[in-house]
Amino acid sequence: MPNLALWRWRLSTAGIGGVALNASAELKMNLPEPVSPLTAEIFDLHMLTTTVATIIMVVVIALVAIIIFRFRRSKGAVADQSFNDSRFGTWGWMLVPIVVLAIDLSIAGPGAKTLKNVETFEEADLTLKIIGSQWKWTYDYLDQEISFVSNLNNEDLSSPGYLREVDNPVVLPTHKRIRFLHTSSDVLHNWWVPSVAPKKDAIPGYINETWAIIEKEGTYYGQCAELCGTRHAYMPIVVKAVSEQEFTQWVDKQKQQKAQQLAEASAEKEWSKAELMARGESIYNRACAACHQPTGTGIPGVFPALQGSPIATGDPAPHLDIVINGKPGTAMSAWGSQLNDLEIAAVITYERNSWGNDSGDLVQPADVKAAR
Ligand code: HEC
Ligand SMILES: [Cu+2]
Repeated sequence: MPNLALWRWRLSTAGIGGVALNASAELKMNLPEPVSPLTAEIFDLHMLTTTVATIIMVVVIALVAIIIFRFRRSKGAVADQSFNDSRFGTWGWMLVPIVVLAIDLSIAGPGAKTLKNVETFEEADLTLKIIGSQWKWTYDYLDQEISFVSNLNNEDLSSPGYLREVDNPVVLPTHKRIRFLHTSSDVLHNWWVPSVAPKKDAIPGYINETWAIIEKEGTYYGQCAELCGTRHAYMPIVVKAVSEQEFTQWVDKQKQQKAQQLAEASAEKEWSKAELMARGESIYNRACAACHQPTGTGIPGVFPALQGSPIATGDPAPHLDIVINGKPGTAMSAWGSQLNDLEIAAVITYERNSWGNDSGDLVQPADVKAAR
């Protein structure tokens, strides 16, 4: 079946109806190549409906064109007032709806079958929980116990990866059954990688499920497919499908890095201002700048400015509080669970000493630990 899909994909990227032939392949007008059983089926459905629709469109347009040309008034055409009474008229009214219904059913059959497969959940080899939030993705590998945040890292209009590349791609093994669990921490999102898995909404408070078996190594791109706010277009997805062996190596590396970071963050070390500022700047740009802006000026009426803000220049306690616990009911989320002590200390120090804020305060990991 996937082979069939691949074949149809090649055929279709060569242009439906053979009109645009190679041009459409070059322009990548069709859906990307499906690499898992479900997406192959969905792709087949897409081709079936598109083909049926194209044929109907061609037939109808041809009929209309012929009629307009042949039965025009200047040639003396007169409207047939008794069409309904003729044999052709009577049967026509009956046959046309039957044909339409038959076409509908011929699409509905495979459609229902695919829908059933989408909702068929067997035991998976690996479970990936995906949390959408404004405007980033958090990936929890439930079996491997690794977790990370993935952010857009290409806003360079002139590069081919513009709005498509991320700092931490999802890495998944090929030929394994993967279970995706979708949820959200704020509004509706939708993790959509058309080559890999079907679309399903990420809804706060609910868990939705999809699955995939990736049959081909490679890098697959996707994006949030549910309008989720001003930076909806800025939360792309990158999936790297690798061999099982490479995947195991990647998991080991992730675990090592995490252990190292944790050891570093919990060390009762006093960090210098330069160290905290440097780390803080990179965390700020990755985690906070989308809302509060790289210049700390925020977006008036939506995201408060941190430049000159009483919280970022006054007593550090409320500053620690809002960053650790967030502010329920607003877009300001609780970073306490997403960043470690050192990261929070660094980003707060950065905010208190940038863009003209010159509190001179140093917040150390120990202060964050005490404030948690
Ligand atoms: C999704 C958007 C968003 C992101 C990302 C975000 N914030 Fe906020 N932040 C807000 C909003 C909205 C408020 C205002 C909450 C309120 O109504 O008091 C806020 C308030 C604040 C305040 C209080 C400012 C004041 O003067 O009231 C601080 C400090 C702050 N954020 C720090 C951070 C830090 C540090 C990060 C990154 C780790 C961050 N924010 C990431 C949206 C965001
Ligand atoms: Cu989204």
